[in-house]
Parts: sequence; structure tokens; C-alpha cells
Amino acid sequence: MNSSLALAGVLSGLAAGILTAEEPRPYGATPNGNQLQWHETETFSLIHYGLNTYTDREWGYGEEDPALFNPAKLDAGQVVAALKRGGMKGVILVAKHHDGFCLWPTKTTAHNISKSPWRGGKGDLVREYADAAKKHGLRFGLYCSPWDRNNAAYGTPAYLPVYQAQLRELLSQYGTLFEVWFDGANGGDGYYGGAREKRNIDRLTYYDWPNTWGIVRQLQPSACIFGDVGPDMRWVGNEKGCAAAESWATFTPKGKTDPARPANGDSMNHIEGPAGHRDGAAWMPVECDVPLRKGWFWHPHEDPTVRTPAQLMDIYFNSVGKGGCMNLGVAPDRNGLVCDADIAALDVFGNLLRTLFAVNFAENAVATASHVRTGPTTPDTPNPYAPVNALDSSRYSYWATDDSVTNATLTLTLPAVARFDVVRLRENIKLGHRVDGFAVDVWQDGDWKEYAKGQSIGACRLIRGPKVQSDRVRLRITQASACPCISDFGLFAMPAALDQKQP
Ligand code: FUL
Repeated sequence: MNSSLALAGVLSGLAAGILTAEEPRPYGATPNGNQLQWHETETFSLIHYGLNTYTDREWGYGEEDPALFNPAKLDAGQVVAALKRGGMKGVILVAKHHDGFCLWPTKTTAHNISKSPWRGGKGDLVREYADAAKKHGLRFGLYCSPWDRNNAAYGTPAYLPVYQAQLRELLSQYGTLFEVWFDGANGGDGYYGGAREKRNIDRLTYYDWPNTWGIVRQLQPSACIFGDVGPDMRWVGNEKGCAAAESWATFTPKGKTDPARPANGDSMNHIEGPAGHRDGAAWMPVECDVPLRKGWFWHPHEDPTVRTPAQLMDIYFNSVGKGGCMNLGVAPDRNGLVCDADIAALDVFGNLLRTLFAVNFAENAVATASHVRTGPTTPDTPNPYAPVNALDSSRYSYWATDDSVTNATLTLTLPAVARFDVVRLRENIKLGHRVDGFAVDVWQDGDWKEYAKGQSIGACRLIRGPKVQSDRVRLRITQASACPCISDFGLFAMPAALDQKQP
């Protein structure tokens, strides 16, 4: 639109007293650009692999011999390709777990991969994963455990510079990272250079989180930082990958000693992680981590514990479907490869996901709404808040109402009768969590029947109900803190293989 037309529109709107053509103001905390990209990533994997894989432990003591690490067939490409087929869009490698063994040739400690026989002591597993992720188009992230049961200095002030130097190496040598993971397990017994004792640290102060996080901000400005209580994403508070029935991306972390100054590990209220806080102070969405098998590391007898594709789908609905991300732990075996049992589960799950979202029955629907935000009124300018915006694939184009309207309906008339059992809703989260209550109705036997209802929508709300057949559906916004800005109203059918299985 040229500027004189725009001005004319503004003036005529003013004259009519109805002008709300400007974008709705954001409500409450909103995501930054890194967090938006994180939301779009939705599914990624956390890779645990190292000396524990060979000692059959979950938490190595820190005294393990690097000579144990010599996988002849290791192939990061095989792992990353399996993740990709399994529907994962990112991979986070545990570069150092609590046992302190570094999977890259660090200068900070001798307890690293160069002391192993693998690749003649010239190997760099972080490099191989970074390269494989790039090749297969997955985003890459790293986890470097703050707790280090090998390091003699752990528990004294001399350890922090070592840890920070490890982070600097990892954050400057392996390309762009989308996420840096700070684990909450900290302090306890360990080898500690031969001392073999218990060392406790003050979780609030020991790691100097403001400056340690500052290293990430400086070296990887586009990475999100994960910790128990932020700063960018919060832990879901369980290792089942399961957020609360109503989950909010907003959260107000509380510090133990100073509620106004939370710090990682000082996770007084991580118990509130599954639900978050409506109107929480920060946009700190929920990351739902869960291992594919019982343990995070591979163990010889845990094949029977591999989660079934149906269970993985439940996890997806309880994480991505609650506005968070699903972080699925995958553990390469002693060959450094994803084993057959895990491949089978990942392959089926990935296919189910692709099948589920292959057809959106709402795509070519006619969308009408009880209220539509007043937009520019020139004939050649489509209203940017039109109902049809809830049907395209953009997360940021949206249907909105005028500021004063917080109860409204969006009705879809489908091109044909469809049989569906999954509804997907999204708000344009650039404008915050606005909706507090909604219902979905389906037109059946000449009347509207309530199909589902809930409170939170946010980045993504997936609802799985009984199979119904209809050509008309309706979203009712029953309560909102600011005018609704709905970017998606989609309808899908669960693949036949999962038809009978309700979460
Ligand atoms: C936990 C760790 O203690 C586990 O070993 C694993 O790394 C998991 C992802 O986080 O806190």
C-alpha cells in the first residue's frame, strides 16, 4: 500500500471510531528469536555415549581407563541418519558426562579421547557429530557436564576456569550450536584425581552462572541455554518427556536464597516445570527429555525397555503437543552405532509422524469468524488478521479480533467430509500466550457437539480425541487475557496403526 492510501485508511478509520488496524500489542512475556527457532525445531535427540557405554554404568565414577574406548565401526553418520528418519530435527551430543571423559581432544585435561586408542588417538567425536549433523541437515547442540568426577580440582575454585575453558573450546570449534545443555546433577562422590571422596558444592554460586552463561552468549549468540530453571528453556521436571495437561511457556523461576535471582541448579521450583506459570515473568518453555530406553547410556540388557512407537507418539503429544520440545535420548551401542532395536522404534515413529501430518483436512477450508480485527480497508489489501490465516503453514500469520473482543469463534467449512481425531492449534507466540480457555466443536447430526476443551494453546496444542466425521468444525475462544491471535487450526487423522490407542 502506498503511504497516502495508508494515511487515508487511518483517517477514515479514525473518523469511524473503529480503528484497530495496528498489530495487537504483545501480551506478557514473549519469546526471543532464538527461542522461536527452538520452538520450530520441536523434536531433537540427546546422545549419551562414552566410557559408560563400555563399563555398563549410568554415572561413571571418573577413574575409567580411556583405553576402553576403541569402537572399530563407529559412524556418527549412521546415528544422525537414524535420528533424521526418526523425525528428529536436531542432535545434542554429550561431549562430557559426569565421569569427566572428554570426547574431544581438549587441552584442559588429559582425561580425553586423545588418550584412547580410537583413531590412533587422533579422533574427535564432537567433530564427527558436528559434521554428520551438518551433512544431514540437523541442528547441532552440546552438553558439557558441570559436575566432573575425574577432575582433581572439582569442588575448589581452581575447577571453574577449567570448566569454562572446556566450554570455550566446544563453543568455538564446532560451528553454530542451537542449544547448550547444562545438567542439574551436581556434586557428590567421585574419583577426583585419586582422592575418592565426596565433594559438595554450592549450586547457587560455584559455577558463577551469570559469567558462565555469558560465554555462551558471547561465542554462540544464536544458541538457547537449557538448565533446570532456564534461562532460555526449563526442565520439564521429570524424565518421562511429559508436560502437564495445561502447560504454559511462561515461568517465574524462584531461587533458594534470593527468589529474585534464580540460578541453574538452584531449582527451588523446578517441580512446577510441567505446568509452568500462567503469566510467569519469563518466556521459558518446557523441554521434555526422556531416554528411548531405560537408561541414558546403552546397556546390554535393556533392549526390552525400548519405548514403542505408540509410546513415543504419546510423548510427542505430551511435549510438542503442549507447546514444548521433545528431547529424546538415544544411546549408541558399543560399536558407536544405533542398535537394531532402537532403529526399529525410530523408523516406525518417524513414519507415523510424517503420515499423521501429511494431510491437513483444514487446509482448503473456508474460514469465517464471529469477529475479525479491523485491518486496512483498501480493496487490494487483504486483511492481515483474516480467519484464513489460521489455515496456512505459517506460525506467524494469524486470525485476530479487535482488542476489545476476547470471546470469539472461528468456523471452518471443509471442502469435503473428513474423518479426523487430531486437532492442532497454535497462537502466534510472538504476541505471547493470550488465550486462557478454548473449546473445539464438531458439527454432527445438525448440531454443534463439543469435541474438546482446554486452557493453554501457545506454540502448539495437540488434541487427540475419538475419530469423528464432519465437514464443519469450530474453535471457540472462551477466555483470553488479550484478543486472540490464532495462527493455526489444523485437523489430522492418526495413522491406522495407532487408531485404537488413546493416550
Ligand atoms: C541427568 C543426568 O544425571 C543423566 O545422567 C543424564 O545426562 C540426563 C539427561 O540428565 O541429570
